[in-house]
Amino acid sequence: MGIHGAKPQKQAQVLMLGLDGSGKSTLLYKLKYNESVKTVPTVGFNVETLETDRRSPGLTVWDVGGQKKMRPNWKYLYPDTAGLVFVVDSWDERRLDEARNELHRVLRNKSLTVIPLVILANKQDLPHALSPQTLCLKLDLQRVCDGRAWFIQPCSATTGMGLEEGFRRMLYLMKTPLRQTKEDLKVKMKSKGFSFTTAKKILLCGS
Ligand SMILES: Nc1nc2c(ncn2[C@@H]2O[C@H](COP(=O)(O)OP(=O)(O)OP(=O)(O)O)[C@@H](O)[C@H]2O)c(=O)[nH]1
Ligand SMILES: [Mg+2]
Repeated sequence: MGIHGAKPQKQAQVLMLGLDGSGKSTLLYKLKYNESVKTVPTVGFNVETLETDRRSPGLTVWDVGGQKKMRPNWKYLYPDTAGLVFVVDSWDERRLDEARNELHRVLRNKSLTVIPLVILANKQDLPHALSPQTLCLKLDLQRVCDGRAWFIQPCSATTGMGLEEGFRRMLYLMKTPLRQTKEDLKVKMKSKGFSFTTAKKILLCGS
C-alpha cells in the first residue's frame, strides 16, 4: 500500500467498547483473520487495522478491555475516535442494565457527541438471544441516540454472521451526514410501502 506513487489510505479510528465477555476480542480476530481464537480477558487493548475499499478510510479498531477495573481507561481513547462500536452480549439478559448504564455513560462524554455509533448485538447464535428490537428498547437506544447517526446490527463472533455488515455500516455512517441517512431510510421505507410514521419509528430504532 502507498507504493508506486499511490496515496496511502487514510485511517479512521474506531473504538470498540462493551462489557467484559461481550465478545469484542473474539469478533475482532474473526473479522481480521477469519479465525475462532480462544480469548482471555483483555488487559489493556488490542489494535487491528481492517482493510476497506480504496474510496473509504481504512479502519484502525481499538478493542479495549471491558472489565470494571479497565473502564476508567476508556476515556483516554476518546479524543481521536471517529466511530464507536459498542458490543452487547444479547444472550446475557442479567447484565443488560450494566451494559445500558455503561453505554449511556460513554455517550454522555463530550468528545463523543457527534460520532456515529454501531451497536453489535453479539452472540445471536445462542438460543434465546435477545433480538435487536428488544435490545433497542432495553438499552433505551432511541432516547440516548437522539441526534446521532447510529445502527444496531445482530451478529455472532463465533460464526462471523453480521460482523462485516456492522463495520460496513460504520463506514457508511462516517461518510454520510446524519440528515442524509435519515432521508435515505425514509425513501427506502416509503418505496417498500411503509407509512411515514412506521418509517419514522423504524428509523428511530436505527434499522
Ligand atoms: N456463543 C458465542 N460465544 C461468544 C461469541 N462471542 C464471544 N463469545 C465467547 O464469549 C467469551 C468472551 O469473549 P471475549 O471476546 O474474550 O470477550 P471480550 O469482550 O473481549 O472481553 P474483555 O476482553 O474482558 O472485555 C469467550 O468465551 C468467547 O468464546 C458469540 O458470538 N457467540
Ligand atoms: Mg477482550
